[in-house]
Amino acid sequence: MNNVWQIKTKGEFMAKFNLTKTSQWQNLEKHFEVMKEVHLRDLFKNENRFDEFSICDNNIGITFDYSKNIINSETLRFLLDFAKEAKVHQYSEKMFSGEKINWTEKRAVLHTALRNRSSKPVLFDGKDIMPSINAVLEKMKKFSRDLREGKWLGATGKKITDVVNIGIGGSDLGPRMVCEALKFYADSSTPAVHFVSNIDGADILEVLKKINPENSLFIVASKTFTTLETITNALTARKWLVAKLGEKAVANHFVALSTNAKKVVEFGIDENNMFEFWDFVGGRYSLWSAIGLPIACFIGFDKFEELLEGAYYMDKHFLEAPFEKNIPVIAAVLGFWYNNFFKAESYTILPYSQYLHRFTAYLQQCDMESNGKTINFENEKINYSTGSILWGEPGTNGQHSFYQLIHQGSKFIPCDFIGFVNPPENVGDHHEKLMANFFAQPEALAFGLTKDEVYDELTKSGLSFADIELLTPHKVFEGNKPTNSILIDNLTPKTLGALIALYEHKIFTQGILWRVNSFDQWGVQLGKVLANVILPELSKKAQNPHDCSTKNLIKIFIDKKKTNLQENI
Ligand code: G6Q
Repeated sequence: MNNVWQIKTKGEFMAKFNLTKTSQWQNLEKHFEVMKEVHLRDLFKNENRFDEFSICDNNIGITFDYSKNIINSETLRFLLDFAKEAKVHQYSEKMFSGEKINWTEKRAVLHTALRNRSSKPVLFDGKDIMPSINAVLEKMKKFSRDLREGKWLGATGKKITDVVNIGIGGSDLGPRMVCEALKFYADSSTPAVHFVSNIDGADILEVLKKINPENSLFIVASKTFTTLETITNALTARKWLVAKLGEKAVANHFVALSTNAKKVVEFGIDENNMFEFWDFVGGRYSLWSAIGLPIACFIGFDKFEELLEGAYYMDKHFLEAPFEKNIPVIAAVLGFWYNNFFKAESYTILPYSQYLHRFTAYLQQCDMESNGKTINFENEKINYSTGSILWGEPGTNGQHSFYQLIHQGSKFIPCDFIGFVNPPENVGDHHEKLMANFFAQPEALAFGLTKDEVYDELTKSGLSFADIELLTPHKVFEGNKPTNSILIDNLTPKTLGALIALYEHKIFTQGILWRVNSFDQWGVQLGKVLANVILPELSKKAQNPHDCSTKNLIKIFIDKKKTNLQENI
């Protein structure tokens, strides 16, 4: 029999096989038949469960409690056996060492090199890439320091007070999330940072309304420098600036973050004002690269480096910790357990921190764009479920919104709760109240409320027998809803870096378990092509065949669209 787990090497196609027929999968399938009948209430009769199923890393200050999952030690053994057989560790070494594991784009995946804080070289095509990475970091350091200290001035000699990042997808979500998460670390040198991503003119219009061209700097962030949304927004910003300050002002008010020097120069940005990154950095993994420049401008380069250090810490943990103590690997196999055996349809990420209010949106891209795939390592269509549908909002807001469905709905939705022992802010007793909820919700989700408990409670409250009968079924909580609790000592650039890297490696691990390429994104490319076909039709410059629905919708748009309106910008 072929070894179905054999590591694929570049250009090599292996014999057909079915992952679900492997002995490791079948062990899990059999084991699931037992575990699906088990309740967390019974599992917690073991008083040592927390010790057995949690990882406490006091060096970085992260406790990962996964005891409230529907697993026992046998489940964990089967899951980790599966991960070992899938060669997660060997694949991660390939990633870190620059092999072209993104085989459909023939690219290496080296975002980890961007945060390599050791003096060890990282080879790419036989050449050490660390000197180039460090040179760009130096350039970012100088630029962000000059900007914050008022040495980089606008064309009329004014200090830059507003930075506008124009980018979308991977060139927006990461830096935007981090700037929000670390807002508390802004100081008196910090410029306001605005993010414009949507091609909807409303996005840039509302930012331009708030800023003064003399004090504003535009960062055009685009790996390819061809993305319709970003180039359209950048051209609008350029037009606005030139109308107010003249063509020459572009040099002081525009910088670019890109891999495409040619296009940057064509746009009119001097190559000296371009911060380079490379093809081996995927868009959704790029916040560690030059794409992090708005972060460095916002919180200062030293803090940006702390963010890199945190990610580097997690990289080492991921590479070195045995699977039994490896947070990203355990998080990944648990997600896999629920996705493929419990058939969970979605997964929630619930940060109990307002500062992390963009964290789930950021992770949605990172996870869903990475593992929303159905073709395996052998270029065949897979026959099992891949990718998680992620969603969520910060606590406690979500509790007053969708938690009802998680507690009592018919869907099975595992959750990650993320909380901090010491938040950066100190406001009365808000944090204790927030965290009381952080501890209460996973407990309620796990243990629920039985019919007898509800009955007793209602009886004590003095309700009539008829009302007790009526209310009891509605007040029962079945419980047995699995959660992970990630409790972090402090919200700092370093712990945030580690948290992001934790999820990046979880996603990577799941990609290996599902045998999909986590690093391409052909679905995104499709969107980039389709709209370009219709665009000329909207100004009657072209006509293309469409289905009757699309044809009529376009016709209504053209007929009703008002023309000759005055522009807002
Ligand atoms: C990320 C995706 C995608 C990309 C955007 C922006 O992994 O590839 O979200 O980041 O489409 O692309 P550019 O940076 O090239 O403008």
